[in-house]
Amino acid sequence: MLYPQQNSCRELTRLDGFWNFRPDPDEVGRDKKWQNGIPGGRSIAVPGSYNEIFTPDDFDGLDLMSYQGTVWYEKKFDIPEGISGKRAWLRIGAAYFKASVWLNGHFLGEYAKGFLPCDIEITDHVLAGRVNRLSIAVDNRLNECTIPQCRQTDPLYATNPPSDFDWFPYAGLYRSVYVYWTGANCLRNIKVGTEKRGKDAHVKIQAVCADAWEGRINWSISRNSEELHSGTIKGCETEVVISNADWWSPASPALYRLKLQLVNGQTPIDEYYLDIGLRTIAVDRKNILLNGKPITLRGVAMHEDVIGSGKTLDPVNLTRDFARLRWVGANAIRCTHYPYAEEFYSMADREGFLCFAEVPAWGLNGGCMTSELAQFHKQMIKEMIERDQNHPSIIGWFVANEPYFFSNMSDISSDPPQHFLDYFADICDFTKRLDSRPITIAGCTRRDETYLKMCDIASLNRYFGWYFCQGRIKTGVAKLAEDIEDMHRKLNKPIIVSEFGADGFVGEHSVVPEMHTEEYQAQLLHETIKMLQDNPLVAGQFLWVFADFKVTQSPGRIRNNHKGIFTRDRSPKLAARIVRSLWKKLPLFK
Ligand code: GCB
Repeated sequence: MLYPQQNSCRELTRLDGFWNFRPDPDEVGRDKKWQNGIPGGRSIAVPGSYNEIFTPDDFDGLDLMSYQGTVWYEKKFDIPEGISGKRAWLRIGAAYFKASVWLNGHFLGEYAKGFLPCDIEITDHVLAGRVNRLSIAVDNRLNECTIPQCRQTDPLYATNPPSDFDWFPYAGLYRSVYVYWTGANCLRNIKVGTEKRGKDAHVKIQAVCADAWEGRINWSISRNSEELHSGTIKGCETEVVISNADWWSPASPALYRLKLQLVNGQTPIDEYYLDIGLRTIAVDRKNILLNGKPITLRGVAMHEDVIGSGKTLDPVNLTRDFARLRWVGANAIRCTHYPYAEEFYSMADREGFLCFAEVPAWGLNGGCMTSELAQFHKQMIKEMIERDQNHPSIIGWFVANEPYFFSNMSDISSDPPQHFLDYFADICDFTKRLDSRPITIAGCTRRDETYLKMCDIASLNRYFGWYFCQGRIKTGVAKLAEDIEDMHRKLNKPIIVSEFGADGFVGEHSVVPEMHTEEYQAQLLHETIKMLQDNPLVAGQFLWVFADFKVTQSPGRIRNNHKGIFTRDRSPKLAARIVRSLWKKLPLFK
């Protein structure tokens, strides 16, 4: 799945801007054929989540912040006459959660992708030289067979809006929408893999075309606009040797540009260019190896979360976040807990950050691990990998976070049931067959080894000094050190502490650090990081969390999760300066 691009063979129109929008709480839209025109409605910005935009006055008292149901979006757009003859595609960057799509009244299909794009051929339905109408009904309801799951049905106990996970389920069309045109046959995906042999990079290139392709594919590789190598592929695969390669790493995030062109006779009919980084990633029993050398990951976990626009990509905010990441001295990011906008990973490629990408299998419940759920889970992993596999910044995949098989916190020492272990054996095996990067699951129990043994890296989410050893930082840090040793003895794999942290309320202070104050948060992070950075068994640390983020209404949180070292508007808390003072001194390699 290739990011849309304009080049000498492809045309692109971005449909971002103002769309017509109307909620459909009574589910009448389909019967009343709103796909042929939404009666009434209000202007809304796309991309953008709708939750925080309107007031109840706008739609007959409807509270869109906690709304569960369908909303309709509609955009009319002109297509120039000259475009006919090309193949046309619609790309919806992300619709949360399920999109039903019509073009000029014709039903194109239903797509439950949540955080991943829908890429749909529209050649037969797009009208050249005329005004086109695109209608998208977006339904944000989850259930126990979606990823993420939502099993809350009883309003007596449910959060508002209902969510089984700890972030706010911002909804709507929150990533860009494009129409693009290609030749009669075209590239649908490219997969690039690098092997290091001495100083040389052996780059394997595989192209996937829309239809079987018998013709030639011309390729070239350039660096800083200077062509270094080129050739022609017969078939869809080739291997290119780049001698004396400039290896990609955080210290030097060198990118090469790969260009592929489908050629019919003498005529180029499709083209795509991709910025690639040459690097290898592997693990041994203790370390994660970048280009063969052990690295020390020091990073943050994050959320896509911006006041007002929710998970919508805001390029200014993205640039600012990366500046703050550099400022604190991070070299790694755990992209919790779902696939981020592609622009995020492209920025990480250019800036040299080491990322873990993740599917939103958050707290999957052992009580309902059905084959339908597994199917959904695998499809999401597959589509995430197909979309993101060429980013050098992505060094591994989280296939789940804190799967749940115990009924309460005091049971976390119990053994997972067999069906739970079988479920994850299947998911891990499936992922490993798709891509060579290390895979992992973030565990949170005393019996993590029972399922982390299926992974290449053992990830531990550990809140000692917060949920455990409450208000006792020293005891908590000592327990964490024991836990790491115990897990390493059992698993003999590289360990990352994939979450640790404490809530810190801006403006709450105490002389002796008390929970919820900025001092407590700063001290907990200080002592934990110092222990982790000196621990030879730890290959990486990801503090929770980069910035405060919005959550659903429940008694456990005051509007936001306050474990950010930055506030929601990205001002540094005391903890941010403490982390910077520790991380800035650390070398990249062990
Ligand atoms: C976790 C979860 C994360 C939560 C965090 C917390 O273990 O993985 O999504 O937000 O704890 O703050 O409780």
